Amino acid sequence: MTTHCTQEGTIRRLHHLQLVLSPPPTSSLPSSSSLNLSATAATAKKAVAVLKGTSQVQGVVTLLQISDGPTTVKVRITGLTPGPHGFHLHEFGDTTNGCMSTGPHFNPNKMTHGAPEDEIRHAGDLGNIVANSEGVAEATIVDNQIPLSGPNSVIGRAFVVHELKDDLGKGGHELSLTTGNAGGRLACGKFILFVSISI
Ligand SMILES: [Cu+2]
Ligand SMILES: [Zn+2]
Repeated sequence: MTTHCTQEGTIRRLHHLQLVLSPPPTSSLPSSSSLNLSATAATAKKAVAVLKGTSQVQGVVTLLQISDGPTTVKVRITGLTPGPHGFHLHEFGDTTNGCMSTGPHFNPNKMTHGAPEDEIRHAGDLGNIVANSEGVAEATIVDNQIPLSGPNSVIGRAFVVHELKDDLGKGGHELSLTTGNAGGRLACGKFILFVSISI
């Protein structure tokens, strides 16, 4: 929104300048817009997972990646207890035995568990999402380790939201370096590639 308004403001200022400083360079606007078009040619990939479990916890996770850039994760989960809940990409998009069959955290680089900003972390470690007093957690996360294509693609894997706070590997518990001691798996869902288009 802010960017959009700023751009509009810039364009308005440009128009104003051209009106004042006549004669206007008539060819300058069309040529700069065609340059912009070719510079933005890219592939946009979008994936969605619907999270469900055995309790009332449910939600939707949407991923968007432009070309080989970072992935933007948008989360909305309801039915949680207020406070932080561990939130990870797990290895398998298999929910035949509930969220247990999604396996461990996605870990293609054979690291130990950590925080999203740590160098040593599972690719699937996205830290915590925080539910408000109504039990709703909403977040937008930008991450570099969960692409929508290639060998480490998230497609066919699953997101899991946990009962407890992820200690980000620093809790000193025997599970800290594998799961962040985040407790039970409340809800999970497999990622499906929703759309992949060239823009
Ligand atoms: Cu997990
Ligand atoms: Zn982990």
